[in-house]
Amino acid sequence: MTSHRPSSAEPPETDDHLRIEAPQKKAAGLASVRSSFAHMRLHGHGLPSAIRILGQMNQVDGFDCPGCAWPDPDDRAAMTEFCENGAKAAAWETTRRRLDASFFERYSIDELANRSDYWLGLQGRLTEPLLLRPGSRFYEPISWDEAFKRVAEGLKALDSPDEAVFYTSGRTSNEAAFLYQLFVRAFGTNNLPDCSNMCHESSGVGLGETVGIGKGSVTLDDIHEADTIIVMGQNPGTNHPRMLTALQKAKKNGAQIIAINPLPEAGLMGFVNPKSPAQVLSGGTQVADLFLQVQINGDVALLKALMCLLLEEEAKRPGEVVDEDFIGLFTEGFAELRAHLEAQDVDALLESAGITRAQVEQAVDIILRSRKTIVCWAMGLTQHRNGVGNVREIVNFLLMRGSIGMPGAGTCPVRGHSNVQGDRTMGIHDRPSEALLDRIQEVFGFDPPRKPGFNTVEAIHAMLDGRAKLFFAMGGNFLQATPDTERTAHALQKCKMTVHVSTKLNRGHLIHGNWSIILPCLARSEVDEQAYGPQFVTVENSMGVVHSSHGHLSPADPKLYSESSIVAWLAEQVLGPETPVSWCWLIENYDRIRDLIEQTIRGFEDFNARVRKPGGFHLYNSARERRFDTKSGKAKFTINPAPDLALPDGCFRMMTVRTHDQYNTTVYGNDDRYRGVRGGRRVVFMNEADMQQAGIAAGSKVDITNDFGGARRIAPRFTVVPYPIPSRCVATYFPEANVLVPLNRFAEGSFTPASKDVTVRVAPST
Ligand SMILES: Nc1nc2c(c(=O)[nH]1)N[C@H]1C(S)=C(S)[C@@H](COP(=O)(O)OP(=O)(O)OC[C@H]3O[C@@H](n4cnc5c(=O)[nH]c(N)nc54)[C@H](O)[C@@H]3O)O[C@H]1N2
Ligand SMILES: Nc1nc2c(c(=O)[nH]1)N[C@H]1C(S)=C(S)[C@@H](COP(=O)(O)OP(=O)(O)OC[C@H]3O[C@@H](n4cnc5c(=O)[nH]c(N)nc54)[C@H](O)[C@@H]3O)O[C@H]1N2
Ligand SMILES: [Mo]
Repeated sequence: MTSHRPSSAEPPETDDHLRIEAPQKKAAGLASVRSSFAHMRLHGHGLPSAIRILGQMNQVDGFDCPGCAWPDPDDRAAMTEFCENGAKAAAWETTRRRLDASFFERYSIDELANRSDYWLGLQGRLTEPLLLRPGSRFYEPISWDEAFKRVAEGLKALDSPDEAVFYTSGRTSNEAAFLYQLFVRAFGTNNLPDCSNMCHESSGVGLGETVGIGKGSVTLDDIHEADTIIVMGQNPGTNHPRMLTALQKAKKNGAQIIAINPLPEAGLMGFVNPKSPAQVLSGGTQVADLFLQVQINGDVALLKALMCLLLEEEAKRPGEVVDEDFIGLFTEGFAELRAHLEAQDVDALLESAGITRAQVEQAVDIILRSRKTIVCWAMGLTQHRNGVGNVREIVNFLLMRGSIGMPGAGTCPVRGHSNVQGDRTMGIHDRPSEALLDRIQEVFGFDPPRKPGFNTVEAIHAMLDGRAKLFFAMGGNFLQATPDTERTAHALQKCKMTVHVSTKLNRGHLIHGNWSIILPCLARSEVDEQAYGPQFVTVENSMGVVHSSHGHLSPADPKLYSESSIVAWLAEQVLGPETPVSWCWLIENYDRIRDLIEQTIRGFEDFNARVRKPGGFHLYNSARERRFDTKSGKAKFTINPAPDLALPDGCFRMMTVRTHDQYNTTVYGNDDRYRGVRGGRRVVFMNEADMQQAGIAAGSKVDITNDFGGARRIAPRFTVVPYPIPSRCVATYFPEANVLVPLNRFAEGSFTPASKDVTVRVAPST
């Protein structure tokens, strides 16, 4: 067997100053305010400048936070709608530092690859188009004309449009995403893989099949009104901090919260609202009323056990637990599910989940208080082989109680990137619906391709075996976000050309095709000046609210183009006279793009007027109205086998998670404050009894390994951190551990890589 050692596609080891402290039991507090301003300072903003920038975030006439997709409340006051991690995102993008020609003369790509991801992000904003010629080790600045010409030539030289792959990361605005998918389809392919493939795709698929809409059904008001909120597979204290304010409000209104997670994450346990002096003084409030410390991927077993106990209760007091009226009117398949549940061995399920009967009984008590139940979830559920099954089990549970399509109840997949949901609504999809393609045909008068395109996993395979030859990325960091870093690197290196539209330098720019081009773009916080004056863009948050985002800061460089104009100028060059629209006319005034969105995408009637109202508008959500747009018109109960969680002897189940100081592959800093890790990222969290049994000491260095694809994979020299994590489970950070995530182990039905369930061995470093 061949054995793999780290290459420049992986972040180098930089943990010289690693310190381990006790994990924290509460999120936020004054430390988060200090941290917000420290990050602004790190990127060159003194107090006045920091206040000016943060004061515009998530305000009605300001810019949408480039962090997460959590919605904004209607009653927002100045300086209150940003969180610590939003401040880090803003600091990172509004940095005063610039990457000019002298930087790229000084550093070869090999030297850059030896630097940490943190260092790369600190160097500043990209300012001009860059070209890496075949054989050269240095990027050189080129003009925009030359850049567009070269990319257009690269695309036109392909034997078929299907040899190009067009990736999107979820920060792209609705306007840019709409133009991008239109261009890609006019060019002739549906090869539109998206970060969502690695993220909530399992939610989209699972919800689409069962309740007929791939989005969540609740609004922020529902969260405030709910009686029970279950937060599963999610770490809101770090990844959706503003959600804690909403949970706190729900609790004030009487809600009880159940957290289901292998880790006692600080934000699930307690919250000190830094904007409330009373809370800062009193030490804040508890978040979860009940914490169920499930083992990794024990959720199907747990949800089944929970539903079995609910059926037992129903037998004791018929008509009070199961909502027979709702089930009879709106659903199908309940008899089969009931029979399936009745045949289950509840004790075996509980053992598999790692939860006691008494704990689930407590959950049942909370749930039975009322039907106003919401389930929130994120990557802990979607990034499993049974990721779609996880989502379908949540739907079973909610349908059984009639807890969907009524105030205070429903599904709440909490989205990641700030416009990932909007990009999908705009048609960024490798498997577009026939309805969308028909509409494109009617409005634009050309035949869009009907063949499914490549998703992320398929795109990597296609690049590896030569079916795809040109990789184009609208944002993101495909190299480090995808599984099996070494194979993805190889895939990109086999391309004739790789092109990245980016705001900042990342490792993905250093692992390249024969030709490599970087197109620098404006960030969301900046003024986007076009022929008709400054333009705003629109985004859709996690709860289907479409609203505007206005950049107010001066562009990092006058030479920068907006994402929409980059698409337009490229389309103009590539499509020539065959074009369905006048691209350059469209970008003079983004209202024109929005008019086309209105004509093409359902739900955007009167778009330009409605999006100008403060706070925007809600997209119609069928499940919310108890209209289930499935084939039969009914919501579906489904049967999802609990996964076999047996592990080979000596192996562990590894989940890859985010630290408090990162945004996906962007490293803002080297601390994970809530989990007590300072100054480093190459750590592995282990159960203490497991460590004793394996003879592994706290603080010692280990190599984490596994075998797949015919090779041994090694993630060397990780420091062991003893942690309250279930036995046989371990946790590491993404992207350092992506080298161990197999490319071909993904969720059935959604292709989402199983990055929360990786079988590994852990042994002292050699
Ligand atoms: N600051 C910041 N904000 C972000 C991001 C960021 O990187 N930084 N990323 C954005 C993006 S794109 C996304 S998708 C979201 C991600 O938001 P999250 O999904 O919260 O992110 P992860 O760090 O992957 O955390 C997954 C959580 O699931 C738990 N978990 C893992 N496996 C299981 C399991 O089998 N069962 C259960 N019940 N729990 C499990 C982990 O312990 C962890 O608490 O955040 C978005 N917001
Ligand atoms: N092992 C493991 N892998 C994972 C995950 C995991 O939990 N574990 N999570 C997955 C998830 S949920 C997701 S969403 C993906 C994320 O995958 P991506 O979305 O591809 O990755 P990001 O790190 O968010 O992308 C960061 C880069 O985007 C560029 N950028 C930032 N702002 C802008 C902008 O405004 N415009 C443009 N054009 N570019 C910009 C910058 O160059 C920056 O370096 O990763 C996935 N990968
Ligand atoms: Mo994500």
